[in-house]
Amino acid sequence: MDELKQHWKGGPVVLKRQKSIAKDGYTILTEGGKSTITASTDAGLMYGAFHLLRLQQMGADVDHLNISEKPAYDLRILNHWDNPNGTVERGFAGRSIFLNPDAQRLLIYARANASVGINGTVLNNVNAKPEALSTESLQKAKYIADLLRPYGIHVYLSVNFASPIKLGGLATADPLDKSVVAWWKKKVAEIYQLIPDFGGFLVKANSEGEPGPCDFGRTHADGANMLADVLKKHGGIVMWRAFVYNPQSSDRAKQAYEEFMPLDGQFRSNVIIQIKNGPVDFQPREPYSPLFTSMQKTPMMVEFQITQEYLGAANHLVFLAPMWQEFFDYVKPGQVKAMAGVANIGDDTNWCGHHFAQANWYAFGRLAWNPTLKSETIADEWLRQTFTNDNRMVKPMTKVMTESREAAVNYMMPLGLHHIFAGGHHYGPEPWYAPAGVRRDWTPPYYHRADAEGLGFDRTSKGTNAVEQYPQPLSTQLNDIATCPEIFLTWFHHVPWTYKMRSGRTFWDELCHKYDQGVQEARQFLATWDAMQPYVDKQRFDEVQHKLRIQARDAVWWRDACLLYFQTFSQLPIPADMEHPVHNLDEMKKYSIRITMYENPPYGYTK
Ligand code: GCV
Repeated sequence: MDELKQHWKGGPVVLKRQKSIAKDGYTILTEGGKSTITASTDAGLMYGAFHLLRLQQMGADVDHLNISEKPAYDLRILNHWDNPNGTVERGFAGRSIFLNPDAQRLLIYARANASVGINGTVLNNVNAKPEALSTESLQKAKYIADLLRPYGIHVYLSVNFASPIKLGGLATADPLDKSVVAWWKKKVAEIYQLIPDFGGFLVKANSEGEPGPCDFGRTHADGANMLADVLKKHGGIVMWRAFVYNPQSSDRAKQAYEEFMPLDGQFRSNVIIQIKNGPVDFQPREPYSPLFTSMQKTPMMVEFQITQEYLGAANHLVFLAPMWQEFFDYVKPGQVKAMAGVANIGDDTNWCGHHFAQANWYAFGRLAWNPTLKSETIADEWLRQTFTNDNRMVKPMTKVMTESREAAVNYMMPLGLHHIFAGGHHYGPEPWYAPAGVRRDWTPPYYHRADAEGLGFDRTSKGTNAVEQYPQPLSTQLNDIATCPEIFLTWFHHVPWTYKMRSGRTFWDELCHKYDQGVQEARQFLATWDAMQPYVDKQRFDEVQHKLRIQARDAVWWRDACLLYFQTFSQLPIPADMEHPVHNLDEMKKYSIRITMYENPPYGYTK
């Protein structure tokens, strides 16, 4: 009612309850100037109200509505990677909004989330400190939960599996140890005392140095089930991440599957396995994680990354809806039970560091509600509500947004390339980075495998056989270089430099053209934006222009670094019909931007 009273400019609106309507769903019927929103819950009525407001803001016809909506997933949740000291891992929009929670700002946060249907939030980093469960932290979580509750948002916490040792002073965190279970029971009771509608735990265990049940000779199922049993009577859930890999394995892309498939069917009903969309790590393009089509007896949720860890941080305009849609081209929406998104939110005035990065927060919420929505539709909605209803801006910028992800893939890692990022950060390229002593699976050559013959990771039956983890006929299709989609070529094959592509070009020439195409696209985005000046306020125009200039320059850096480096293996000329690199490889190798994982380089690769 508050939202409508303050923002609705149309005729009267009646809010009505009706038990038969699905949880969070609603209908809107407008007749004779009067709209009726019907839902079974408060949240449903609120989502209906936000729907009306969205249509109003988009200048849509609101006089003849006959709408019936319900979300695809019950759980539509953000994962904040916020640390207790206020830093945000892979966050590029300032510091944590939860450090010194500000009621006004959290109200806006709650409304923004609710307006796109997000109904859960994990307040802290999956690399969780044991202190996340200290009484002081829980008091803070309660304060935040109280602020978010009116907007239908439940609070969750990431937990450190060794908390009973580090926080509780026990000798072990073995999930089968009685004193450990008793510790968790007490802690969970304390949480529910403070936050009666607490959602549950998110756990990163035995991954990248985090503790877990395997440290005590137990399985992921033992660990997850213990926590699930403790949470069950309070109605809580466990989101247990499948992001695991170790340096001993022959192929990082196979490991989550190898570790979790044998456990299929062993998890309690209030455990959901949270799986990143791809088998490696939020790359600009990955095939889907094969767990999604193989686990049959375990509820799964997909984890997308809204923050642009691998996509130009808060400098590049990359609209992610097309990437998430691509996932759903392979994995039917019904195969997953929920959607999580790693938030790109910080205390920057514009929330996400780049004005257009807000569109990714928006798109995540809309797709978690309805994964079949088209990217164009989401971009169009967002532009109209954020800037203007003037088609002279909406149309060209919808085009920019929907093309932006493919452009980023082109100038960063086309044709299946992945993880060729710099050593110290994930902003730019360093395909040559491989210092002695660094884990091989943390260096680009592990992934690109460039040599005199070609480029790419052989994951076919003659290589690591990762293709086998995919169902037929996809597995066979991926295994054969002639039928493997070219967008995944070097992901699955070591491709000879002179291999004939469908375009008729050699693989080397195609690679060069793809990189250059990305550069030209990034420049075109800037040119399109330059023409938007009449439709945008000066501040936002200038700020976006500044970022698009960085993006266009960074794209050149990516192209030049990658092509000049790969050329040292291919020994082939850059094709005559494209723009040639402007940088010098030796100089590029000497230069690096010094940033941590909590920062956005303010000028990109500009020296
Ligand atoms: C939170 C990648 C990121 C890490 C992140 C990890 C994860 O490795 O680089 O910053 O840690 O994924 O998802 O757990």
